[in-house]
Amino acid sequence: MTDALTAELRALVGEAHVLDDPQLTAPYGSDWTGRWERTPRLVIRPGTTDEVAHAVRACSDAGVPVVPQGGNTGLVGGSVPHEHEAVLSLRRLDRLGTVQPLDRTVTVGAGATLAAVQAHVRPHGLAVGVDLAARSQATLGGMVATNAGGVHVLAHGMMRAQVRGVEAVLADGRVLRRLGGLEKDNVGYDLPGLFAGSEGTLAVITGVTLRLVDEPAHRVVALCALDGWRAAVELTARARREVRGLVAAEAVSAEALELVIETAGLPPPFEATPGCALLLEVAGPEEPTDELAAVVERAADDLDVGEVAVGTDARDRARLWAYREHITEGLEARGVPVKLDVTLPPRELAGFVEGLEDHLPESVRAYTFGHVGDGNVHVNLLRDALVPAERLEDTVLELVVARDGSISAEHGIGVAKAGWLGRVRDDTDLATMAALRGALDPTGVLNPAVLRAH
Ligand code: FAD
Ligand code: 2HG
Ligand code: ZN
Repeated sequence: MTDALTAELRALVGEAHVLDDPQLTAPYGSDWTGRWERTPRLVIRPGTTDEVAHAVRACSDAGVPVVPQGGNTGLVGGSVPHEHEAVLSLRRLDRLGTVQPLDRTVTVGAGATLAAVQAHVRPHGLAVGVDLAARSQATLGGMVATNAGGVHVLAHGMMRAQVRGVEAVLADGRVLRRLGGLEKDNVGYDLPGLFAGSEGTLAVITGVTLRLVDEPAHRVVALCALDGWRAAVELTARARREVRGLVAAEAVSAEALELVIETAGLPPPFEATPGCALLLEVAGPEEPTDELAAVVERAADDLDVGEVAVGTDARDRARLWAYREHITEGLEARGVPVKLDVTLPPRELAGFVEGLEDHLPESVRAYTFGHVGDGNVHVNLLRDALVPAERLEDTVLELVVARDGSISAEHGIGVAKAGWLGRVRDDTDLATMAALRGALDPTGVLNPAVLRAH
């Protein structure tokens, strides 16, 4: 990385926002999982779209690739450098535009955190359709770039479904502006939709227009003790059919429940640890507790529903959500897990989860939990050093593919799953993706290590 480039960038975005001191750049080089660590040679922190555009052009001219970075909460190694890339941090682009209550939209900077946007739109009775536990750090740009899912997908869809427009800097420094915000807009290719899930490889997102959803007046959460995942899948299917405002269905296996109780210091929610805890959340304009209670009661006998903890006020709901939301942190406290994020057709989900341990070495501890409502299960494996991570990944992903599942549900490919790309997408598919990438970034400036089949 040349001194001339550093000097040029400092002139463009200000001395204080181009970092090359390893003590300052190190935090931008290790990701949330602790699996990837490389001190970046340079971190660029532009404060406006124009500064992003100038910085990308300068890096491109100097032949220095960039890794776009938001809140750095990604879980597949996509937000940190892997060779000599500079980090382009978008966090300073955190402006919050005026909420448009009639249009039900808001335009925000890519660096705004989800929590900040949630707080910004709440006074208008509105909410962001995607919610996730990393809300205080994850940025809207990063969430679009990963097509994040989270806990409300069964009600509102993934991040792509929330995107009504984007502003983005292309690899050559030009700015593409499509922030219109209309619900219907069929003028040409859906470029905002294309950037959703592109993991920083097609453009640097600088702004997003979001569609907003109603913030419901009432919410109720039930945490149900069940024998296992078969009952969780079945109860979720019944709740989807019979309860109007089901917004979340999240399952936690016994091992993950015990882990979160220990690591987060929570009191056990049930007298005995069940095979699976199912969290259901229902929301709407009317008080939904009776409706939820009725579906759980009807299932009590044939699905063997055990204890049920219910939360109606905000404090009790948060208390129940804690058993689900703090698992990722609990796992990190125990080591660097082999982290897999897979979807299965609901008919295959229970068989996959409950049969998993038969395929793993005895020394490996498996923690399964996730968004049972949309078939997405998170498999985290803690192992001793003698068991190679790749072997475990291959074992789990082969089982997933054999059951018609996907190797990445919501976290993306990053570098973590790149080795599997060529096994689940055929040559024509890979060539089409490569053609798009080549057209938008012919010299490989944007996140070159990411989404590359090998
Ligand atoms: P980063 O981690 O900074 O970047 C992620 C990817 O996006 C990288 O490839 C990066 O290059 C690219 N990128 C970032 N910003 C931009 C930009 N402005 N323009 C172009 N590319 C960009 N994910 C889920 O889907 N569902 C969950 O429920 C969920 N829960 C989580 C809970 C915890 C506790 C943690 C730590 C993570 C969780 N995640 C979840 C993963 C993560 O929060 C999401 O992937 C999130 O969308 C990443 O946002 P970020 O701003 O941190 O992006
Ligand atoms: C969640 O749903 C996240 O909590 C993180 O997607 C999952 O840690 C994980 O594997
Ligand atoms: Zn998740």
